[in-house]
Amino acid sequence: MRLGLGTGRTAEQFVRLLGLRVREGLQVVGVATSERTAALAALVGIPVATLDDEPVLDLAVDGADEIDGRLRLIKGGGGALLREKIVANAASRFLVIVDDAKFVDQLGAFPLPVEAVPFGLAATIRAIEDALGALRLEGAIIVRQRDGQPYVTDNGNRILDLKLGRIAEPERLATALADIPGVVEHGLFIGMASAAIIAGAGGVRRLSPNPPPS
Ligand code: A5P
Repeated sequence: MRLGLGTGRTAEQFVRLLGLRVREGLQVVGVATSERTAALAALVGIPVATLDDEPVLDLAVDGADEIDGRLRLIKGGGGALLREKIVANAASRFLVIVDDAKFVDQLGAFPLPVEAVPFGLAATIRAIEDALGALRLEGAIIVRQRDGQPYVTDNGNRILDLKLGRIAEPERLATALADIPGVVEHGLFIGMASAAIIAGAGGVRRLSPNPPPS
């Protein structure tokens, strides 16, 4: 299989376990969603290709920061949302693996990451504020920092974290953010996940778009 490999603590567990299977003889090629994951995949013995080498993937597996009952996600807590969305979009199936603390009734308690180009960042922030106002959403927009400096993504961009608290209409917000020049991508993944595996103290359950009648 041609596999998209996610980013974050949960996805790293998947990559390590996949590495075990590869060392037992499983044949896969992995396309990583971050430099961090590419390094880990190579370390555990998974053959790594670029998305240019393998532009069509069979399956992408990744974590999420929040997920609701309609398989809508917030991603990007690890700063890799742009490559994660490109890779998930290139895959025939996109499987999300989370613990049940990530499962929410309404998205938005986790700050929504937005990747923006550094040029004109203040103007982009103002445009996002205007878009939020039009949707009657309120909240701070924080330029993500690391070690006292603006965080820089693998693509040389910045991350803005939108602390909204609740997002009543994720589809409308996704469209509004995507329309803003300077916004490269946002962390709302809507209509992308094929299924989710949700693990909790009570066991593991699978969430599908159309669960079979019980
Ligand atoms: C990386 O940019 C994110 O989208 C991660 O997939 C997400 O933050 C989940 O990460 P954890 O598994 O570390 O919570």
